[in-house]
Amino acid sequence: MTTQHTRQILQHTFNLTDASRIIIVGEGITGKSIARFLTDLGYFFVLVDSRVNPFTFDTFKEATHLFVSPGVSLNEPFIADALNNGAKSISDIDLFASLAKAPIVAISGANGKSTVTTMLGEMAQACNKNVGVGGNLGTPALDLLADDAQFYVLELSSFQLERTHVLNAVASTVLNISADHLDRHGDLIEYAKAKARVFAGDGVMVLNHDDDIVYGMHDTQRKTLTFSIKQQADFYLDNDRLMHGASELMVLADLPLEGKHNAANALAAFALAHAVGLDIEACVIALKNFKALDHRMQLVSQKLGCSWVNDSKATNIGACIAALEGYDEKVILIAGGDGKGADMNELAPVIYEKAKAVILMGKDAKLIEVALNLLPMIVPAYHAQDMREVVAIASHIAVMGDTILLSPACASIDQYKNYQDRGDQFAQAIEALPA
Ligand code: UMA
Ligand code: ADP
Repeated sequence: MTTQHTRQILQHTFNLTDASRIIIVGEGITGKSIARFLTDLGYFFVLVDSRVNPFTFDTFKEATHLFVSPGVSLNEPFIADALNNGAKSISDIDLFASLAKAPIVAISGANGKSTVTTMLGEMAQACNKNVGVGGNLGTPALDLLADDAQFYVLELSSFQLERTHVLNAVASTVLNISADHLDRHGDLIEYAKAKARVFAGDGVMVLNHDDDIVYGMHDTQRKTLTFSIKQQADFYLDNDRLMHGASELMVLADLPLEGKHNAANALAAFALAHAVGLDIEACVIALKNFKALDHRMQLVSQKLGCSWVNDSKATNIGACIAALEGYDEKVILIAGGDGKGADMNELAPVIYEKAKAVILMGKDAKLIEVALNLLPMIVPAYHAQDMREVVAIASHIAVMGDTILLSPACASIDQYKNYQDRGDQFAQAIEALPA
């Protein structure tokens, strides 16, 4: 597409012109990708970051267009004022969707987004499609735009969706809803509403039949595909087989991933693949060769005859519950961090049922302990200041054959750079244990 044509589309869709006063908020991955994109098209803009220079009234004076990075709240006072004064909020996803010529598949949900996004990307590749895969997964959407792309697979977070107005994915899904980011969205209803925006448009809706909130997003006017690991659906788990109607897709044992929730993820990926007409046999091969993503239920060591599992990406209680429910035997659970306003009382009974002991760390360790103390039964709880202490305690209380599971149910930001850093520090501390 020529620069002139692109600018025409942006003028028509967002009223973006040389006269616009454009402000990009946040100098992270998203902000920088927008800056590169606008620079290439010859627009002027201002890039601001409150962690470098705190915002003032003047920062947003006369702003007409705000590109606010997903990590920054639209309720931030100076931003909210600018929006009230008529500035338009646009996201990188809006720009991307208004310009993408190839179909977009959009994936949201509380948990499993990255896994399903990667699965579908690999399925499309196995079908020899030129596919762009990114969004919340890591590569910002605008960096994926390419004239020769045949498909885009985007992972979209509630933060990205709440500020996106132009999407119209050819197929989209909300995988599941459980409490996350309540510190930003207020309550579960608002969080679910943000997620449901992934269905904006008229594409195929792929819905989790096992999740009441997601299934409630059903729209009788729209083409819908359902998936389930508990009941019959368009794509479902029949004992140990993944099924599409009466046809077997593959046996579960051929999916090289731990946990039943990954059967749900695979079924969702199959449903999306079917919705966009990918060759299902090639998709099956892609899933048989799928490698678990790092920091998700990853067996990192067998030191001391124990299984040390890194599930650091479990940044909310839903992911931790799914991890615990995947075990028949009781595990030693490592949890805690920034709970983002979630109600730990939902987690406590599952910890009781599935953990023989829990090692707590981080800002909201106390909240988990208080929730556990409200139960009439006792789970031994230990507190640790850092990952070395966590691993030292685990190594003392574990006996041969135990599983030690880092599945924190919380964000990492209070103590670590990000969830990867937390998982890496876990693996390093295990490595440092005497053999
Ligand atoms: N900043 C401010 N003021 C603030 C907060 C942040 O100026 O009040 C600045 C920071 O100083 C920093 C920048 O904003 O310079 C960071 O922006 P950001 O937090 O929006 O992060 P990006 O680097 O743009 O990355 C974002 C997503 N991050 C978040 O949503 C928090 C990345 O998802 C995503 O991969 C990337 O865009 C590309 O699309 C990460 C994430 O944690 C993995 N997502 C959450 C999740 O999965 O739970 C939603
Ligand atoms: P997301 O991108 O939504 O954070 P990931 O695929 O990165 O999803 O997985 C994040 C966490 O959620 C990991 O701890 C993983 O084990 C867990 N998880 C993955 N899929 C599901 C699911 N369908 N339901 C519940 N938890 C899941």
